[in-house]
Amino acid sequence: MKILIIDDNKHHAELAAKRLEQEGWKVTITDDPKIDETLLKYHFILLDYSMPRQTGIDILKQLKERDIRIPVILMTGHGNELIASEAIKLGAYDYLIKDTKLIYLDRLPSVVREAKSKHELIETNRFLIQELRRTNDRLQRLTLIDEMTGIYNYRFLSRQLSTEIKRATRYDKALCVCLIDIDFFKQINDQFGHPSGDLALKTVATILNETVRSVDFVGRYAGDEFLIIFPDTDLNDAQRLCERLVDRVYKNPILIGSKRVSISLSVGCADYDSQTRNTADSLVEAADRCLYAAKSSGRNTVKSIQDLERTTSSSEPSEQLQPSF
Ligand code: GH3
Ligand code: MG
Repeated sequence: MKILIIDDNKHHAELAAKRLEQEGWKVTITDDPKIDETLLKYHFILLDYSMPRQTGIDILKQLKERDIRIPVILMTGHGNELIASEAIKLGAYDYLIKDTKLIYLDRLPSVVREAKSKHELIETNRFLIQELRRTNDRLQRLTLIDEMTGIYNYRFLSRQLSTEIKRATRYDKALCVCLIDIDFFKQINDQFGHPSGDLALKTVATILNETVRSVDFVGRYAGDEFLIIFPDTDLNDAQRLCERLVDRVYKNPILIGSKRVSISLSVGCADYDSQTRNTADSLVEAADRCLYAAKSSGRNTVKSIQDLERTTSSSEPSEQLQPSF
């Protein structure tokens, strides 16, 4: 173990060093240390309080400020018990009162040993707490993220949508929700196998995630269905963005073996309305109706609640698009 003694009284420091070296420890003496990371090469510091340039308390403060965590024992003279308690508050592990008969030197090795054990326990605890935090973060992430695609999951989307609806109601803000479904997805699975279907899902998730603004929320709602929450966005803007998404996904075919397979999407968009679409369920249900209309009108397209309201009278489905792969 390497110990640093910081003391301007050379005689006292050498006596203490001698006692510690009897235990097999390596001791360095200084009266003016540089308070920086280089101190970390020592396992322990024995610090005198009363020194001409700076007191032991000043040094403890600097160690604390710079987060240099080495166990320190402060040595003070008689009558300085208040200083000793201040030192403990500043992170010193223990203190020794120097007596003229030098009895404290006999106690020195055991005090150092105890402080070292205490330090090891504290450091182990610190490490365990950090690990626990990291694990909690990971778990928290896992409960909100869809494992396969890496985007938000249904649980997150439901929670976030309720929050956004409250915000829209309270501050009279616009809010849109868009449901996206891959066209003829079952056929990708059937024709090329489940892993290719997974690749299609991951590709779509990535493109959606990269295309929306950072304030929007993209998640996997169910099997091949995705949901985007667009806070503070009106229906026309959400619809335009979804048209861009449909276009971008279609223009980025996935590669299955040597075959390029284009993926088309159908999208339904609905906006918050304080009278009729003012809950998560009613808003998603409206988006779902629009999605159904997009599928019925031939797929590879976006339909909004406005489109639906315009065409309620003429509800003949148009010709169906057939899968191109
Ligand atoms: P439509 O155009 O009407 O949407 O037809 P579709 O073939 O896409 O039909 P649908 O949306 O009902 O298909 C969903 C399919 O998604 C059914 C299910 O087998 C598949 N699926 C669900 N989850 C996964 C998954 O994690 N990986 C893969 N590969 N397939 C999945
Ligand atoms: Mg589908």
